[in-house]
Amino acid sequence: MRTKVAIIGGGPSGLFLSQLLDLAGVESTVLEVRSRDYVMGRIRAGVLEQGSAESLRAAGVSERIVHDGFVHEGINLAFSGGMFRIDFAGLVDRTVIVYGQTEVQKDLFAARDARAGIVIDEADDVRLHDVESDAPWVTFRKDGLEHRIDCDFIAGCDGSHGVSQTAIPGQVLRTFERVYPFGWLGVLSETPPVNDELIYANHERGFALCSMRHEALSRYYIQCPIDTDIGDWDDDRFWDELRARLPPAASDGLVTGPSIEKSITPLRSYVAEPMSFGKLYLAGDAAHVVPPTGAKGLNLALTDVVYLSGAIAEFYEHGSTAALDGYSDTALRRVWKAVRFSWWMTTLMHRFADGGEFGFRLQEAELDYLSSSAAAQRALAENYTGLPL
Ligand code: RFL
Ligand code: PHB
Repeated sequence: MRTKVAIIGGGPSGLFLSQLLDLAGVESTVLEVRSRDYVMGRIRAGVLEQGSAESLRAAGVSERIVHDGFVHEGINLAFSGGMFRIDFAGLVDRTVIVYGQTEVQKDLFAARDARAGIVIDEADDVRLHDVESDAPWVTFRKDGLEHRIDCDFIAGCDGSHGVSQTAIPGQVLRTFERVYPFGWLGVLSETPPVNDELIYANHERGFALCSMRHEALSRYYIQCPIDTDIGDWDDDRFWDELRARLPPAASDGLVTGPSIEKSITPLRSYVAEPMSFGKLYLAGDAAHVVPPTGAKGLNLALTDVVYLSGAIAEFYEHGSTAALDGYSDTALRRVWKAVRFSWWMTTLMHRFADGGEFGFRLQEAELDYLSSSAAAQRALAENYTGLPL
């Protein structure tokens, strides 16, 4: 087999890259280790920056975002028993769209199918070869048979547990990591959301987040110790703990019901530099991971892909490698700003065991300042709704 771009990973970054390349007349093949049903069933992000939604629409990926996505003009921050609102529309004239990653993933598969895109699922033992040469190649096993794909470029879009990053030699790769001493216990339930906008709550018992997918589907998270056994958390315990962490204005209206999904996500910040090596280019979680507090992971993955597809298209149209050569630096400048913002919001909103009362008072003071300073609110709004490309 031969293709121009071999894309490892069929998550949002891999499929969006194949769509954008296709629109630019560049053929690609996507190799995904999991089955399509598995990939489509994953429950992850819920918030798209306005720019991400616009990029997906412009690429013909989804008209559904327009009909089924919910435009949110602000978020709410709760602390000390009260709550205040950050008015994105009023402060920075931007909004975000609540539209589940599960739906984005479905839309991407539909868009690739509509253009007869090649997405090979259940591709085992994917290996990258000769990435430093002008003739890189990839091997994989499917249904017990070995396959080889020769290509011009390899895009590593295989998430935080992928293989692509391991093709960058240790003496070249630099990694930066912060592991937070807690995780998020998340619940999806077929109940009406407690509020029409998201609520991020700082509480002495720990952080809580009230999110949603639509009018009848809620997504809630609570901060939990890293070694939490999910079996210890039946639905009643989850709802009681969530209620205890919300201000009365929110908890009074909380409608509870059976959970339809429950999972624990550890929180960490991670960046791999450079994001390219030879003919290999990393995008999305394969290169960086952020804690979900700032809702940045999916959005960063999509913007990496906008940069990368443009750079590859420029190479085939004009023979220029300038944008490809600059890809890592360009992407990393935006990545680090999102890493900073996600770290800041995580630090502000979570309870740190080693922070003590001093740390908690500092958080309260910063939240108090934020509640009354338009300048501070504007900085949050600007980052949350997405920095320019
Ligand atoms: P993905 O989605 O992990 O996709 C990578 C794909 O590669 C496949 N793969 C391989 N394929 C072939 N060979 C191999 N050896 C392979 N190894 C792996 C995997 O099966 C998979 O299909 O990475 P991608 O495409 O870069 O997308 C990144 C996003 O998924 C991620 O950043 C977000 O989900 C993060 N995130 C959020 N992001 C937001 O922008 N807004 C949010 O509100 C938000 N909330 C969240 C989140 C992530 C969460 N979890 C579970 C980590 C909330 C949570 C709880
Ligand atoms: C979600 O709805 O899953 C969600 C929303 C906002 C975040 C993280 C996750 O910051």
